[in-house]
Amino acid sequence: MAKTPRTTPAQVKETLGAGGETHQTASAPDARLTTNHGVPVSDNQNSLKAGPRGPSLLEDFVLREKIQHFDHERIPERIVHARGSAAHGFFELTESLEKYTRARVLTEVGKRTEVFTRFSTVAGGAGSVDTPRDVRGFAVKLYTVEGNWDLVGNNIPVFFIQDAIKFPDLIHAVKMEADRGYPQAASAHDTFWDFIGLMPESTHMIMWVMSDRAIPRSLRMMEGFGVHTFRLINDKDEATFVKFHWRPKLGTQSTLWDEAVKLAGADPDFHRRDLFEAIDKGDFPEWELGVQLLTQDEADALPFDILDATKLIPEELYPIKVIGRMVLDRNPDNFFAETEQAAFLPTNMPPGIDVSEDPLLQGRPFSYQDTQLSRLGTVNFHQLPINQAKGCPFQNLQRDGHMQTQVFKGRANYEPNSLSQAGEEGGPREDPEGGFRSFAAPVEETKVRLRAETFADHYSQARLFYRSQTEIEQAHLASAIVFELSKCQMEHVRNRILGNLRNVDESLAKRVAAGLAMDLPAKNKPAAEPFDMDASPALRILGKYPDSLKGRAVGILVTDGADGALIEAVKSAAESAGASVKIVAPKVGGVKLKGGKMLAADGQLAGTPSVVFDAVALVLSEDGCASLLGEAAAVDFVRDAFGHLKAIGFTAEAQPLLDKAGVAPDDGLVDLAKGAKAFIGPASTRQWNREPKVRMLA
Ligand code: HDE
Repeated sequence: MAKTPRTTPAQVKETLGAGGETHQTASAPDARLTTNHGVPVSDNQNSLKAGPRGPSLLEDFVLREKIQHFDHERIPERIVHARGSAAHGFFELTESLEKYTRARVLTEVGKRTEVFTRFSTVAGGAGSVDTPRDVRGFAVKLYTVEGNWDLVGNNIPVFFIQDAIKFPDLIHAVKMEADRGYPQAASAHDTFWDFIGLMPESTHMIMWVMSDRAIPRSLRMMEGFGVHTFRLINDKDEATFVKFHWRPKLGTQSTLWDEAVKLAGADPDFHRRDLFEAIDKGDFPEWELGVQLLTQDEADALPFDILDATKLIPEELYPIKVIGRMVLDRNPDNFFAETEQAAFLPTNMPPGIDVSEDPLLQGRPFSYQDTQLSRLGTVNFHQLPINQAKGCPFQNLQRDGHMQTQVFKGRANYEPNSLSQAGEEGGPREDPEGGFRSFAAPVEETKVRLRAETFADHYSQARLFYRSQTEIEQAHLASAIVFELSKCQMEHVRNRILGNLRNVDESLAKRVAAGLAMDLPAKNKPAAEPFDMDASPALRILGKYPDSLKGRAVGILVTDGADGALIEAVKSAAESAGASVKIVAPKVGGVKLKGGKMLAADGQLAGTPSVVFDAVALVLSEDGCASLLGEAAAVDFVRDAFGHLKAIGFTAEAQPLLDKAGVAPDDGLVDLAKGAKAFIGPASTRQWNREPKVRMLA
């Protein structure tokens, strides 16, 4: 056998020279590539080999270090809320709560506190899509001058379960089924609904999750809630119960279910992209922070228990007092370092804010601290830049551990000590006055595993929610339950839900049964008879916030030969109304307008369907329209916009495409001959009147 000839030193030189020409090398010394330990790297393209065609050498520490680091790049994703997006910003207090709390973040009016806010879905993995039907996490870390305050809430003000001990069961039930590993990021399956049927306390939350709240249009358009009842504690150590609410300046807006499903394919990162792009272009999302405040006596007088996380306090009974605002104005520099490594802890509370005895909340302090150990791998996760208390120093006598980044000086690592008597640093000491003190809630009880009698009513607030919705929202809610139960193969699971729904509202139970083509079963006996409450319009989405194009997106579909002046007029009218506008063309290079000018496209038609917009305009030429008639993406663009109740502005030349897509005239179809401004009103909302014509709802 012929031997591979030995490489001569001259050949080696030649090879290295050739390698150097195939890539850019650093010129500035400060941009010099090094190993993790600072050794300058001479070649980042070729591993060390025995000859140019020979095996790699174990000696190549540059290669080994690089690959090993890569092998360990992933950390365990969050058990729940794995998929999320976040941004930096600030909280500014506009009204002092000093009567109720000594927390400086809630008493120093005008002061800006840095925040980091992470939004998330709950059920799906980190790589799942943004638009499933799901609760959204709404976690705000406020870097206050008295330590971090993490308000780790959701976009729904109540929760599925009343006691922390049920949380692992709930999550197991909603996640992929244990044997088959699907469905991903979806509650529409047997094990979830089996659990829900057997846990009637979840019915109120189910109403919210089946409502359009669970398919938000944008992370910028969601309300946020602290969910649990917390306590505020003032200087005199008096306590007031508090519920926290975040209210988006852009209003609460949702997608339609069919739209959410199609968005999952069109743009799995729809929410992440929307948030990033809005902040990137200076359109900063903003929320008001509001509180509901109650004394113990007021709480005792309510017909439900405020320690029960499946209950809300209707705004009509205790109005929301707006005390501040949060603005998100900076995208993370690095997704992993910030968004992924952010560790939120409901136990992070400055002096003056405290927990209540809500048995669900009581389970959280342990869980969050604990989960960081497996996710971030060390008790020192608080030293990661994103988790560090930034508003004040953190100093104590905890020492060492994996990944200790602090270099402590001196001998004082215990307390009390008297080292200062010898002229040495004694280290930090406790502060009995200014430090965190738990509220001295009187407790004298017998140890029991019992649920309070006051937690027994599982249906009154589910009923309140359903009956407070508009007709459209009720129809969506009922249809969502039909959709989800239709994905359940076990008939007894569907039956049990129907039996529970009869306790909520007979008409709801009937329309769901009809949607499933099933007989209505007997009512399941409730633990406590539900009672009727006054409707709470604040629980609706529709009509709660004014219609507006602010923060919404408009797509203009154009072809060669289109009228450039009209495109410009539509664009500028929509932008002046606050929308972002994208030009969509058959080819991404753009189109040649009437008159010969070129117009670049922001998106190619096949990759930019109308689901990513809130309203669309079709500015086509006659020939351009004729060519689109044979393009399914164009027909779908129009058909979906119509089916998703969006306004469609059109030129007369676009009529054949409207006809092919089966579009019938209504208030949302705006002939652009009337002027671009005529499009803005209809584009600021959905055409709800159209819905019965395009969709069979339960
Ligand atoms: Fe969580 N939850 N949770 N949760 N939760 C986590 O903590 C847990 C609950 C919420 O963007 C985990 O750091 C238990 C209610 C949000 O990083 C974990 C119980 C509410 C986030 C955990 C609850 C929430 C989490 C997973 C029952 C609304 C994402 C990773 C007692 C008020 C925060 C992590 C982020 C995350 C446990 C109940 C909201 C496993 C045991 C109720 C927004 O520790």
